[in-house]
Amino acid sequence: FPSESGSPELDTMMLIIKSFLEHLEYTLGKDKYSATRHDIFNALAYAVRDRMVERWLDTQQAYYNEDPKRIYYVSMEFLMGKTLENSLVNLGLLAEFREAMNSLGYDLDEFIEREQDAGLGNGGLGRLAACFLDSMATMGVPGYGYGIRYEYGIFRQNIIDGSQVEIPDNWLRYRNPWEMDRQEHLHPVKFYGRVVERKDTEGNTLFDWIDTEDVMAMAYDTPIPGYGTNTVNTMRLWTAKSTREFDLSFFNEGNYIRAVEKKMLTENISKVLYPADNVPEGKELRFKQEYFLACATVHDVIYRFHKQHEDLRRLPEKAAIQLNDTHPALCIPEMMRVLIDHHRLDWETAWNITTRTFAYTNHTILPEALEKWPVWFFEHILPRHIQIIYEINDRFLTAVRTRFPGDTGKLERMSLIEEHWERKVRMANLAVVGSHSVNGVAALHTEIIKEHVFKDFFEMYPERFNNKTNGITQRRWLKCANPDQARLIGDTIGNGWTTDLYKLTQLRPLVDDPAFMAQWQQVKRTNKDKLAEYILKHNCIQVNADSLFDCQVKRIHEYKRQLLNVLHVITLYNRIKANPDGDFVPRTIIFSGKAAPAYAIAKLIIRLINAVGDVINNDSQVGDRLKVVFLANYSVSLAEKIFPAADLSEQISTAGTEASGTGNMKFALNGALTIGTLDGANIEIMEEVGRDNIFIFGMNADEVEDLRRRGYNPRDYYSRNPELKKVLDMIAEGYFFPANRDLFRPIVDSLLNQGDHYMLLADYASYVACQEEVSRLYLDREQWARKAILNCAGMGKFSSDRTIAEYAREIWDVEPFEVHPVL
Ligand code: DL6
Repeated sequence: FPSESGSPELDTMMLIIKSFLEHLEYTLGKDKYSATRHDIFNALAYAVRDRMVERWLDTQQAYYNEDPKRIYYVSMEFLMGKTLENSLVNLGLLAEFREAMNSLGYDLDEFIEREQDAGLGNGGLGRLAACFLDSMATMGVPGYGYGIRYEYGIFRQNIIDGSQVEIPDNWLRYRNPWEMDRQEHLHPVKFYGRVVERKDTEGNTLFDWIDTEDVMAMAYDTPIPGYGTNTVNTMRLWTAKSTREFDLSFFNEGNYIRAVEKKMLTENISKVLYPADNVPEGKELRFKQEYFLACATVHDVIYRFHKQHEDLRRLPEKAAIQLNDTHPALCIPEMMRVLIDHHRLDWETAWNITTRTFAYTNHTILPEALEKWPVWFFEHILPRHIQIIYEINDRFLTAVRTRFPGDTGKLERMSLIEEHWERKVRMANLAVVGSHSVNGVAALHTEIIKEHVFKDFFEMYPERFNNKTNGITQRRWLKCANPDQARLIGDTIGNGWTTDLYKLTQLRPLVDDPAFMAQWQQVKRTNKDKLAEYILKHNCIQVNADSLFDCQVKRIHEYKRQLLNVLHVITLYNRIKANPDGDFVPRTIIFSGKAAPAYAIAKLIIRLINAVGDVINNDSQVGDRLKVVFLANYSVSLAEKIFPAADLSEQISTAGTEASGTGNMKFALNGALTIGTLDGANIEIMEEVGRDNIFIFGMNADEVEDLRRRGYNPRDYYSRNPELKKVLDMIAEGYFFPANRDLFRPIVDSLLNQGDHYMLLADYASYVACQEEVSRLYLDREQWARKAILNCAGMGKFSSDRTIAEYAREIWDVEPFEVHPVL
């Protein structure tokens, strides 16, 4: 817009103010007397969205005109967190909006904080999808995120009397100003019914899926702005609506209330995110959600393709569909169904198109986490898809037989159908067979899937397998989350790191610069003070900001071994109690994370952490040398407060169980040192920061496997190590919960009597010894800061920009696309 005041800054500010006031008045119907804080937030968000919309339309127009290959990232989860600040940073308008709001008497930070998190995900997998969207937009990859617009995201966690209590996350209550509903983008999704065969005039068999119950998928679009570019991509989330026919037929029956109930039931599909992480929920509703996403997305992809192309054989040139784990793998039979039943392509052609379009990312090695759906679900709910899956399987097993004659074991293992007492479709096998690329998310993980989980498939299709080590977006996880550290880095080496994280290597020589070092330490201290204030406010625990902030924040899961951390905490406690006047390096041990509501032992671990905290925090002999804090309701926003304040990052999963981890990257980027096992991406972090700058302990993945093979007896460790024995006895005997001494017995049982599946006891001694090294180093604050800086400096590889560049080059075959502003 032409300058009116002669000062472009002033013009921008005036425009922002005008836009904000107009939204307050005309969009929300409020004035300064009637506006609530939510209204102010919404008016502000609309004003920000306005600044994105022009670029959004330009981007979509440019995609249409130039017709680059589109990338579809299909995921049941997008853990976006808050949007306001990130959008302002990406648009380069943070200072302008701050000033504009200031001039109206508002503090922008209040509204940044007030925004509700969009918590449409459980953990790593969903947050990775969100980081990828940011990177695709920033790097000019013509990308779309496709998911479900859950009305309720991940539950809010309250801690009441030490226990997790789940509260529904009604995140849309005050509206979501970032999304736009697209009433015109409606796709029917069929369920149930039956398949009838008939012949066409040429004698070909056709399949009609009839007598179905249909639900409409309606699109909501959210703009995804790139950082410092004109590209604004789209995240399209589907919501379930009942069909008009449905409404008519049911309402005509005359039973109004019954009709309304039925309508609500069909719309339940997009109601709630399933809150289990790394374990599938075998529920019919979840199955329907997965198909709902798959069906709506495949139709949309084809619809967009058909706007510019006729011949579906060109689809793989114009579209790549990345499956975020197997949750959207029903896209594969759905694509086959559409190509064959709707577009009348022959099987071979349809299969060729499908396999060249799809790629699959595996995110877990835990065998119990691999999805399998009962065949009867398919027969009942998706009868046409099970026919297609059988046909895929028949052809595939024929190929296996030809390649490995006589190997019946292979046939059994590779079949898409598990033939036990309840027949099931193995979704991972379907995803591997139906894709041209299968990737793991860290080097070790990829090796494990090649050698174990998908060994037979790797032998058959070695060229399909590849690794894409995860990454995180530095815009959110450093620039927004830790503005002081970001500024210090920017003032010292410039701001190139925001789009090229390898630039952080320039920090390495600064470890010898006392002035930089002092500033670095000051930044960390300020961040720790802020977190200490948060802890005081929310947990009523006064922590010493000078103590070592030792953090383990992630989902609560046995394989992640929060319990091992607790064993160490109790060990420290016992040492202090045994030597009350001794010198101890003060520690504040911070836990945060949600447990799946049905995961009893994980919930009991939360209970134990809080019980141990109660005893230790109230023991005057301990004082502020040891505090244990459980921060409730771990979320993207809370993570943004914890990472910048951390000294030590706990990444202590049993080697060979954590596919990658991404919290490990966020901590190191924010200048925390890692204590970890040789698991997931920890190994690559060690390679990047140097073995001297990370604390590694415990068995590696081969040793874990070897010990399992030889026979692991946790009791050997228990009886040989008196400190460990004492800790376990205290838990078992109710030391931390005298009111119910048996409360925590199941935890000790899981270790001593049920095999200690994740081998905590085997790694205990090495962990405790390693923690002693940590404490020793912490005494030398300069050495500690040196290593912290070197950690940050080594994080270049872990930008999701690098990860996306690799997907783009090696899987999607897509070039960056520059969007020019339309004048
Ligand atoms: O790849 C993202 C993230 C990894 O960093 C974690 O290591 C892994 O546990 C997580 N996997 C899941 C699996 N859920 N399912 N299925 O969340 O993915």
